[in-house]
Amino acid sequence: MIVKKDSLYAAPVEQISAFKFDESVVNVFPDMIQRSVPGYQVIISAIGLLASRFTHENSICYDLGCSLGAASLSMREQITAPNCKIIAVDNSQAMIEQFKHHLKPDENKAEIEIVHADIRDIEIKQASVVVLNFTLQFIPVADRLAFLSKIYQGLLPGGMLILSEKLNFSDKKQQQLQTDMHHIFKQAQGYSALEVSQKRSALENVLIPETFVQHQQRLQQAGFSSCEVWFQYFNFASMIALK
Ligand code: GEK
Repeated sequence: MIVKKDSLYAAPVEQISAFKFDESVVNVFPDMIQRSVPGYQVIISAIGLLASRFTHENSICYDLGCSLGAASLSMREQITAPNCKIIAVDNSQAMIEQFKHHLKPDENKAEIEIVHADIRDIEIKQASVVVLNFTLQFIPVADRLAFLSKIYQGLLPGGMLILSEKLNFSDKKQQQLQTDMHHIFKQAQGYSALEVSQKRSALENVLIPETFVQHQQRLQQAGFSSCEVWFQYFNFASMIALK
């Protein structure tokens, strides 16, 4: 796949509309996410390593909000347990088409089944690993508990949820500092101040971040026995929740 540079918000836009995972985003997605999410590549690699530890025979790994399948491919690379499957789900038709188009089958590795659906509507069962890599933040807050409870129910005993999210901070100074540092990070990746600010407006009310404590409490309510951050880079973190 030829990775195109993201310049979607480079020119001034009069009326910024809400961010959508449409074809224009899909075409630049790998570049966009790398340059926007600090530590993205580290997290993707670690998802493979974590999956290889947690996946056992006859179980399923779910990649929910899979986009172009980076986490699924990382898991496929590392999983050695026999008779496992990876189910990758996204509700963006454009993402799913592109992922299907570029997926090369590998008979020696776990099969990846690509599903076009809303992750709130799918059945989750026999799961050893569930990945929500920067996806929960796009689910309405009111739906999050029921959705995480469904994931908990579908996990096998000892199963793991990997939850990566943009975070908020309850302390105002921390919130300001971490937000500023994220914008500085983006500018160091080549985005202009205009691009940063226009993208921020587009994501307003679409991407809803919460604090670590909010996530931790909700995960506990959903049934998880523990939840800890294993990686954080400014206001982007990845957590592990255990059943
Ligand atoms: C990665 N995990 O590269 N149902 C299904 N998919 C959804 C829903 C929903 N209700 N809401 C949003 N999505 C990926 C990156 S991107 C993160 C995940 C980002 C999908 C949406 O279509 C998009 O593909 C993905 O969640 C979020 O590891 O762009 O910041």
